[in-house]
This record gives sequence, structure tokens and C-alpha cells, in this order.
Amino acid sequence: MSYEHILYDSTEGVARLTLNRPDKLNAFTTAMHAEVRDALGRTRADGSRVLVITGAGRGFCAGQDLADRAVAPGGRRVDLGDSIEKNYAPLILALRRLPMPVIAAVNGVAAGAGANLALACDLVIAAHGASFIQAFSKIGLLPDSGGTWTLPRLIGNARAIGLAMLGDKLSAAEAAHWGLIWRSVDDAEFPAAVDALAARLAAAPTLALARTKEAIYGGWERSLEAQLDVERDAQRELGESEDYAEGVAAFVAKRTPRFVGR
Ligand code: T3D
Repeated sequence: MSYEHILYDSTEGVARLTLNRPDKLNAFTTAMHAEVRDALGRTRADGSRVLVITGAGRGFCAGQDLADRAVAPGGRRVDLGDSIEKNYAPLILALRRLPMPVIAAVNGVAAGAGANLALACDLVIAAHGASFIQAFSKIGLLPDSGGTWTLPRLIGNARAIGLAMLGDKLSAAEAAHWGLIWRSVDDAEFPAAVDALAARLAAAPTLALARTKEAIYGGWERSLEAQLDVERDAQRELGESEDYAEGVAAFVAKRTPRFVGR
């Protein structure tokens, strides 16, 4: 599939997916969803060990393209439930299920489903000039793309409800201070900080990171006893991995490990 609305490439284990409708702050259309789905399906086959999602131009993503939702008087409305089921929900689940770390490199405003797309990623790094807006209440919707699930887990009900009901802009610095995102960095340092983070994760023991992400996200639904079982089973599997053998050998030899991701 060739892409019109995104850019995708993978080099040295780092896949980069850039939402590329800068004039519309990278708002999602159905066509863009299809391209993102296709690109996410490529990451494992092309040997990527980390995925970076970012936006072209001054925005990260402004959520659904609302020009596609305007209805002429007497016209037929789009079934939003259908749109969630076919596009947004599969996108969020695909990111959570990807067996590698996913970085949201939030270069600018992230609004609506664009904000919650970022928050569905494993590590969110944002430029100081970026911001997060649960824009849904401004147009009579509720936070989707996992927002009602993710927000209270990350920042508690009080702040989740405040953001969701008021739809106010939250700066990247405040988002980091609240624990909504991993970190925010100076705009000038942002590209280098993203590259360094991606390179570091691409050289990490990918299988262990995949099991870490599964265990942490799945843990919310389990008892401590059940979680200990999950950790036992994953550790048993990881104990057989090439990367564990390499990690121990490197530690004993006092050298830097060279992980292969298996
Ligand atoms: O529908 C379904 O399938 C259900 C799922 C819904 C998920 C959702 O995401 S609903 C929420 C949709 N998003 C929003 O409500 C956000 C709308 N955008 C904004 O509020 C503002 O654009 C921002 C706060 C994000 C940024 O403001 P600002 O002042 O920096 O930029 P701007 O001038 O508003 O936008 C720049 C251009 O992008 C502008 O186009 P123009 O006039 O220069 O041709 C603007 O119309 C366009 N744009 C921004 N957001 C969207 C958009 N075009 C279409 N859809 C957008 N969401």
C-alpha cells in the first residue's frame, strides 16, 4: 500500500510513523486510518524494535477530521459508533498489543482522539510547546479512543473529569507534572531527545519490554495473586531468551550487552 496521509519508514530497528496532513493538524480521515493500520501491520515484519508516532508540521493530531462530519440540513449523519468500532478502537488496541515499545513524540497540539492516541502509547515525550486537549465536550461528545479508561488511571478521577468536562488545554509541562506523560522537553532539544529515546529502546531486550507492557496494562484487571502468576510465567519464558543469556554474560564480563530482541 502506498501512503498519501502518513509517512512511514524503518531504519536500524526504529519505525517512524508520521501523521502527515499538516494543514489540518493531522486530523484523522478514514483513508488515514487505513494507512496507519497498514503501517502498524508492517512494523514486526520489517524488524522494527520500537515505533515512534509523531505529526508533521505544527500539530501532533487534532483527532477526527470534523469536515467529514458536517451534515447539510436534512443530510444523513455518520454513525459515530461505527467509526469507533472500525477505526479508533482497533487503532488503540493495535498500539497496546504491538510487541515493542511505542513512543508518542508529541510535537504540537494533540486534541480529541489525537490526545488519546498519544496517551495510548507506552511512552509519551512532548515538546514544551505541545499541549493536550480533551476537545470532545466542546462538540458534544465524550472522550473516546480509550480516554475515559486511560485518563483516570494515569491522573485519577478528579483531574480526568476536569480535563474531560472542561476540554481545556493542558501544557506539555503540566501534563508531565501531573504524570499524564513520560516527560516534556525544550522544543529545541525535542528531536534529539526523541531520537535518543528511540535508539535506546531499539537496542533494548524487545521481548522483555513486550512482556513488561503486557503485564503492566493487564495488571489493572487482576488480583495481586494473579499478577504474580503472570510475572512467573513471563519470567520463565524470558529466562530462556537469548537476551537474558546475553544480559547476564555482559554483566559478568563487565561489558555493554548487545541485545537482539529475542
Ligand atoms: O467522528 C468520529 O468518528 C468519532 C470520533 C471522534 C474523535 C474525535 O477526535 S472528536 C474531536 C475532534 N477534534 C476536535 O474537536 C479538535 C478540533 N480542533 C481544534 O479545536 C483546534 O484546531 C485546535 C485546538 C486543535 C488547534 O487550534 P489552532 O488555533 O492552533 O489551529 P486551527 O486554526 O484551529 O486549525 C488549523 C487548521 O486545522 C484549520 O484549517 P484551516 O482553517 O486553516 O483550513 C482547522 O480547521 C484545521 N483543523 C484543526 N482541527 C481539525 C481541523 N480540520 C478538521 N478536523 C479537525 N479536527
